[in-house]
Amino acid sequence: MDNTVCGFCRMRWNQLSRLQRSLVYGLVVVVATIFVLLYTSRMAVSADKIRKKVEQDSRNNSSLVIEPAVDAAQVKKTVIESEIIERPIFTGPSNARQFAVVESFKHAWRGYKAHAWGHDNLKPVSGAPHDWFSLGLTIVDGLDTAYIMGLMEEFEEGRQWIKTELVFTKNKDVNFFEVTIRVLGALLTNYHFTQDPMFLEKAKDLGERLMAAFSSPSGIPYSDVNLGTRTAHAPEWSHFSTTAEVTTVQLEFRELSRATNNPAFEDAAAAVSEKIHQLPKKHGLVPIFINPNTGHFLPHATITLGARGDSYYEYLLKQWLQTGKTINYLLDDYMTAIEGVREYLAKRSSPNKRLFIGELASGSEAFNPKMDHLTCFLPGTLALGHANGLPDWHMTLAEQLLYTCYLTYAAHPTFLAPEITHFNMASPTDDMYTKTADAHSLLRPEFVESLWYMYQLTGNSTYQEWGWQIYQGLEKYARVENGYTSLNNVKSEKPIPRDMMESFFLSETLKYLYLLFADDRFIIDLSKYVINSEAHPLPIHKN
Ligand code: DMJ
Repeated sequence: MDNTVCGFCRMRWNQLSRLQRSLVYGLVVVVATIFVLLYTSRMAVSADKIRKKVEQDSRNNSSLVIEPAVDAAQVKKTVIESEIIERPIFTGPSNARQFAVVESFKHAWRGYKAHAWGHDNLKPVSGAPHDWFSLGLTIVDGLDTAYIMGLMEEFEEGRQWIKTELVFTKNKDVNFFEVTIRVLGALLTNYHFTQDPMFLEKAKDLGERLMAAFSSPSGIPYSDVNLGTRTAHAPEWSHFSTTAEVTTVQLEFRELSRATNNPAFEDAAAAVSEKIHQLPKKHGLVPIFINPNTGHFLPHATITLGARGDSYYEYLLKQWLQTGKTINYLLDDYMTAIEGVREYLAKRSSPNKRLFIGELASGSEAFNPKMDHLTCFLPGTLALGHANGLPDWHMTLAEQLLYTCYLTYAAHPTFLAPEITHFNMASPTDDMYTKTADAHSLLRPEFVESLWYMYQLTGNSTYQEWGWQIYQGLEKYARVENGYTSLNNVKSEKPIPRDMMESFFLSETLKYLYLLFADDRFIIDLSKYVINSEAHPLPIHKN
């Protein structure tokens, strides 16, 4: 049979003219060339395809219904892999704007060192110290900013103080959440950056003491912990813990477990998230108080993305990222919550239709068109989610909200934003206004934090320009002889100082400004780090 076919082909071939044979040869050459080109281009795009496939997979995992949630108990017991984690190298400022921010940090640090060294805060106008937890908050909180800025002298004096003076044995109540994000978070970041075991020893000692907070009947942490006696209790004024506080310790406790190889910290903190995952919510939105005895929300409490609600949403996404996108319920809860935000809280003002995020007060029914400055963390978080495969409308929401946040600064002669902005929904003239009681500024970081996320994730330099305008407002109105002061009224061209320099001004506001002005926008790469709620970067793990 084969012979017959071959013989037939040969006979037909011999019958072809020379021209016809040349055409066939030409055709063969063309087909072969196309084949070779196709093959090599396939090889070239394969890396790109793999990346897209990973992105697609993570999108599929984001489904609210298709993927079953990973069994939480299983996640908890996941073996802690030994991972090789890269450490960033910081080379210091690279342009005039970054040099300016470094100078601001040095000015703040100098004033603190001269007048309040070892105390929590500096009162920069009176040049006096102020204590809250008596943990040298400004040193501990600000130290990784010094490291990132390449300020090795300041870093070294802070490190020495932590090594020799920082103790957790005092018989004193501290706020569980604040100490976790500011002190534990900072110690873990400094350990990660430097590998100096002293930081990890301090973190472990602190973490063990903070564990007392989980001793409630429900496992939902109490708000106050006595580090010396290792006991915990609800605040004196209430039986309740704050929802954002109990859900904003998980990044830190997980990282402590990973660094010490002791799962107890992570288990206790993750159990809180799991418990809250099970509670009924209003389209993913949570009331701002929770009872540590019963483990239930206070039903008629306010729903907000501002004070006491904010970082619950932030840590849903960031925990999902920290654990290598392996815990699906965190993403599901985040996605549902952001839909809830769109449905119930995101509104437009009048007359210019500015997008803002309001609150549901008392019993979650009455909409209150007010937005805390704290809420301006949300654009950054939304952009981070979008960069990890979440829907495009998250990014649209981020851009529009970020612009409204910008306007809360631009509306005032100081170019600084008030603590709270109110919105009009039926005014022919003014979209927003600031009540005198809400007109103070603690020089909070949330807006510049979001600017940095947007800058890193989009490369759009407009965000740098906005940040520079705000930096100039800070320099003009908040800088005093000994540091930077919170202000009483951003509406006034001569705002009265409140005589307080918050530790987050060094930890967060100046750090985000420095990162925002960098020529290399990936100095801290968001595909490798999650940044805790106090701007302390922690490494992303595989699970
Ligand atoms: C910081 O302590 C943290 O960012 C916290 O999550 C919210 N409040 C302040 C800054 O505004």
